Amino acid sequence: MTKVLLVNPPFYRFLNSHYNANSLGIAYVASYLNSRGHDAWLYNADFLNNETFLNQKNLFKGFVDYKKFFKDTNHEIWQEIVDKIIAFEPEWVGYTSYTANITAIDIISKKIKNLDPSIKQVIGGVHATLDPLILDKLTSIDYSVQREGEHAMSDLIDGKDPIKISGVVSRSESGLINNFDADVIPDIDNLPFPERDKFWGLSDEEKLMVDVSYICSIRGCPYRCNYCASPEHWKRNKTQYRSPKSLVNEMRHVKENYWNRKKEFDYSASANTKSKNELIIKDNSTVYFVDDIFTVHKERIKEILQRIITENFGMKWKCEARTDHLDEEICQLMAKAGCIRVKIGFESGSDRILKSIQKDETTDDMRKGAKMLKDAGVPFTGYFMIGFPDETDDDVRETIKFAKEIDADYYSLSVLAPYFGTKTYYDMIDKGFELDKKPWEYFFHQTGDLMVNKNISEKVLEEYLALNELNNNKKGYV
Ligand code: B12
Ligand code: SF4
Repeated sequence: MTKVLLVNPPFYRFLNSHYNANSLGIAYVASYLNSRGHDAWLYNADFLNNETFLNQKNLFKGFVDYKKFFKDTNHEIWQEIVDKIIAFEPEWVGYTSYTANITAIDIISKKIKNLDPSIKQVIGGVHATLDPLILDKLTSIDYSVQREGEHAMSDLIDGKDPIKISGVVSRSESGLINNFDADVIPDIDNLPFPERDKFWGLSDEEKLMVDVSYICSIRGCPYRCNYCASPEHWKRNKTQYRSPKSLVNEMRHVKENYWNRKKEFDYSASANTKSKNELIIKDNSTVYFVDDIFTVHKERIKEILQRIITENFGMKWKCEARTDHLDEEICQLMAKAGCIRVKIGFESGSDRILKSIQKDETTDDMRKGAKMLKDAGVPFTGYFMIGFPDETDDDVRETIKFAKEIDADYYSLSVLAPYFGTKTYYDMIDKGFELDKKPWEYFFHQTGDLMVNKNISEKVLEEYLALNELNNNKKGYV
């Protein structure tokens, strides 16, 4: 039995907020390892014992302080994280990676290596998958895993030769050995449910604050939006679906084991706007289907919704979808099955921009979908983005107008971040943008620093961010 600690790096706490939900990527890797006799735990280095979270406008503002943490590698937060990892006495440590986390992983892994070079360190997740040369940058990490991590991590721990494990990048005297993406796991129904109990570094009280109600039923997305990491991360033509039966079984498992337990804190369910600056996130009474497009397969989603209705769970849930993957029947079934929020990536109100970002959807499709949701009484969040290459002030104005027209129940506003490995990233590099010289931690979509489009005026940017004010009179963040 090998001791393994799987780490979600700090991120929101540097922006003066935090993130307390179960990180599914490492939770899947952990449960798979545990099913094979190992002792794998999860450590969320972003967790804080606090019920209030910053709203979006204040996240944007937090960027100035955020940058300072990465310059001060002796800051007490880094030390606290390293102490917690070392206290676990791991034989292996695995980090999950988004682009914005790479610098944090570099800082932490270097400190761990200094303290105990015998600990093997692995990186997996989105950024590790998109950057096959990541080990050249993260010199204290031993292995990188590309794509699904369950089998690769298990083989590494079991001592299989890394150069023979599909998905693993390792080092040799002549450079990196890249064994390409891990083979697609064909029947994801057979994977054990993600780990929901072994949370390292938390008191018993704090464990009740972890939102363990995230569920993943689809791995991948068949679309090709050029700013999005999903098409490359999951490979669009290899999208895998769990069966409706397996998904419903996981809902039952969550309800029976985690929703009915006595709570010291009433962190139940969704989040409401408390004041202009803060949100209260109440955990473990809303399931979050993290699938890129929960409704992508119409017949499948109808069967899922019918099953949820028949089970009569009384569980509220939220999901991500596209307006062109809805119809009236789906919307009605969603309402009946307990859906309290659909999160829709509208992105832009300009058809010219939608075309240029390969959204494969028009504003008319979006209007129809939004109306169907409204008619069925299903609240929806509108994700919007600005800052696309060649976007003009007029395009942004169209977005603002369109956002108001569709009358979302919450507006989630972003500025384009050209993530490493996306088509947008390479297009921008071709155009001469030196994105590869930007610090990794800048790559998230609540920062003005990465604004690749300098033609959008401050005034219009402010008008766009003012959409956030509309949230004050709405149903709030869920
Ligand atoms: C849910 C979600 C969130 C949630 C929860 C995040 C979390 N840590 O769980 C919230 C809302 C908090 C969030 C926040 C952000 N997110 Co987000 N999120 C997602 C989403 C929709 C699902 C993630 C998920 O649970 N997937 C299911 C699991 C099973 O997949 P997985 O995590 O990829 O894990 C598998 C493999 O990658 C691998 N693996 C993962 N970790 C490890 C570790 C090891 C050691 C190994 C061996 C393998 C391994 O094995 C796993 C199982 O096979 C994805 C899109 C997507 N569909 O993947 C975006 C996504 C990951 N998010 C993204 C982004 C950009 C962000 C933010 C930066 C947004 C922002 N604020 O600007 C923040 C960053 C937060 C942070 N902590 O750093 C991007 C990342 C792009 C990039 N290159 O960085 C994605 C891909 C969206 C997109 N399509 O572009 N996010
Ligand atoms: S539909 Fe959503 S998840 Fe799929 S490629 Fe487009 S933005 Fe990414």
